[in-house]
Order: sequence, then C-alpha cells, then structure tokens
Amino acid sequence: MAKTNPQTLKKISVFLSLILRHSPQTIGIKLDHHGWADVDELIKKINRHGKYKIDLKMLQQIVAEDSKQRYSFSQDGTKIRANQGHSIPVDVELKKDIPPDILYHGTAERFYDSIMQKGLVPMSRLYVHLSKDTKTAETVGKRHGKPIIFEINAKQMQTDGYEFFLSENGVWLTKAVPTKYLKKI
Ligand code: HQG
Repeated sequence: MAKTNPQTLKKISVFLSLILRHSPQTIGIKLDHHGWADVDELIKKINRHGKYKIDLKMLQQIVAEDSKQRYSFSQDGTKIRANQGHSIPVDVELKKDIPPDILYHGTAERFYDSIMQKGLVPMSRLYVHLSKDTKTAETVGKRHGKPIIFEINAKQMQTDGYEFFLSENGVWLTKAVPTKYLKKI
C-alpha cells in the first residue's frame, strides 16, 4: 500500500498532540498515570470522532517519522504517549540528567518584561522547555511572535540544586528558571 501523504500525516500528528498532551477527552479517552493511551482504543476513537481517518500503519508512520519524535510506543506496542509537552498532569518518567553548561529558550519579544520580572515559568505546560542550540530556540520563539533568545546558565542552576530532565526526544525540561540565570542574547 502507498504511504499516506506527509501533509495529511502532519495534520494528524498535530491532532495527536492535542489528544496525548492536552485534551484526551476530545475523543473520549483517558490517559493513564504515565501518559499512555491504549493504541486500539485511540485509533477507534479518532475514527469515531470523525475529523481524521487513521489505521495502525499510519500511526506507526507518524511515530517513526514525526519531525520532533514527539511520540513513543510502549515496548509491546499496545500503548502510545507523547514524550513531553503536556499540560495535563502525567508522569512520563522523565530522566533526570546533567544539562550542558548553557541552554537556550526562544520566546517572543513581547514577553521580555514579564520574563525579566518573574523568570521563565511553565505557563500552561508542566515544564519550561529548553534547547541546547539557538536554532531550535529561534524556531520555538517564532511561534509566539518576534523571536528573542535567552541564554540559561544551566551549570549554575545545576550547582544550585535545580533539577533538569531530558525527554526521549531531546528536549531539556526544568520547573522554572529564575531571572538571575537568564541573559538575553
Ligand atoms: C512564555 C513546541 C511571560 C514562554 C516547541 C513561551 C517547544 C512567559 C510561552 C514546546 C513567562 C509558553 C514548548 C513569563 C515563560 N511571562 N511569558 N514569566 N515564562 N513565558 O508553547 O517553550 O511543536 O507553552 O517563553 O518546540 O514556546 O509542540 O512553550 O513563549 O519545545 O512539539 O510563555 O512546544 O513543541 O509557550 O514551547 P509554550 P514553548 P511542539
């Protein structure tokens, strides 16, 4: 069978993000404590919801080819979850790790004053998202407006006892970044 059009898969991937990170109730499913959804039920309920038609092969293709490797199957392939980015309280068993000395966060210029007052906070998500390169930070920042990039003194944060986690798909996460560790570049 021919592979599904990449644009269609991209749209379904965005819909999957909504379901697996923010709003499983949209299709009437629940995630377990660790953020897993049952694969058979997910496929059935997406099809019943009606916006997209999907089968297991398409889901496997999305997981394999997603540009940011946003999703993982459980080892036995019966469950699926988003690797990070949740706004609902799930424990995706993030691995605590020692960060590079410097990490980056891209945001919009219009948030600058507030960030310099309150530091970086997770807003609607569970963690502040950081990257190890400025290119990724710039792309993330552009999603919100005119991009600016903050450099984060992750080494000092680590020394001072802040915890960092590295998601399965290479995103650095921490609960918050106080202003003293931030520098706009
Ligand atoms: C900002 C995408 C005012 C923060 C990306 C950001 C990422 C503050 C926005 C992932 C603030 C939240 C996450 C403060 C933080 N005052 N604004 N004190 N503290 N902010 O979308 O980091 O494609 O929740 O700077 O690639 O932009 O979805 O977070 O601008 O990895 O897989 O509040 O989402 O990945 O926005 O993006 P978001 P984010 P996916």
